[in-house]
Amino acid sequence: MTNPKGLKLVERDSDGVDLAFRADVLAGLAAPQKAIPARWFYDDAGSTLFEDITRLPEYYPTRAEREILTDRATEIADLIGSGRAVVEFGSGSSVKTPLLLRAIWPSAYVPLDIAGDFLRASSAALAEKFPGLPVLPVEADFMRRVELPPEVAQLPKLGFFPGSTIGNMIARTATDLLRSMRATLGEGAMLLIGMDLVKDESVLLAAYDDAQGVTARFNLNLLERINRELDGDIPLDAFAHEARWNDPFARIEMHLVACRDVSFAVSGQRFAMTAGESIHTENSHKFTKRSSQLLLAAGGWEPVARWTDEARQFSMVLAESRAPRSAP
Ligand code: AVI
Repeated sequence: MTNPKGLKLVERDSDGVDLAFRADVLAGLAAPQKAIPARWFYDDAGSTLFEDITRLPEYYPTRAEREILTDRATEIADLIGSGRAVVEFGSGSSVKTPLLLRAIWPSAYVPLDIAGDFLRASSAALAEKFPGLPVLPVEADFMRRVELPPEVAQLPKLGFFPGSTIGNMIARTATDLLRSMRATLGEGAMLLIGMDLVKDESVLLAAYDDAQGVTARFNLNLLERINRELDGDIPLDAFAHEARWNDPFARIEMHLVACRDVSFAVSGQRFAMTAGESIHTENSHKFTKRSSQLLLAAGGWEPVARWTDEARQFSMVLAESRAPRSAP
């Protein structure tokens, strides 16, 4: 396990409280539109619930992306070529990464993740599945430029960012990330990225508000986490999960809506909400061919190929790092 800069990735106070979590929650609850960044969903319970979401009948993205990686493996491999090091932004899920690695047989695999324990476990499992493939995990915050292991310094890179996680970022953050990826991957890099597509609103709403209530539990788990880790007393029964389609921004939003007037404390600070007021917990942007191209271009990437699943619900884009050009 490398942490090249010796960074302390999670800073805690003497009681073990994650300081960044506390700062985000307190600032977010004090804002006029209450909002908490979606990255705080993923404690152990949240990560397990997300895995459950990926298997729901209504949640098409995981299946659609897997279909693309399976059915288009040869085309994808031909365009990527051989000998690259695959750098995955976020630890590989048990299913998608092997599909890519089997298709292109890279020279090395470098998973990047901020969650060290998860990274170690998933890297070990992958190394067992691919004997002979150098697996070189790096514990790092990939939102910034990451120093890659020296073993891959001379190899051309393929960045892999599946799942449409890019859609969970507003345009400005997504652009910053795409630029950092270019800096991390270097000259001649390619990027294979999953981008979910705009589609019928009813399909989208069902995917984010499923009949079994798993997504609702995933959303409400954030309040449980706040109560547990930040000494909160938020009454969970005062909140309901809601998925909304925001058309101007082409995104699904998840909110926790107060069903009645409610007040509560978190880390010693008091907050009050009136019935109908919400805490905004996630954005999940959906793309068209044009909007995906525009976002990638803003981040310095030029699409070279694009695939969708048979039902045209989800896309994967292969892009090349583009040297900055002067306008026009
Ligand atoms: C991780 N991310 C791409 C998921 C999405 O679809 O935006 C998170 C998610 N939230 C609710 N369901 C799934």
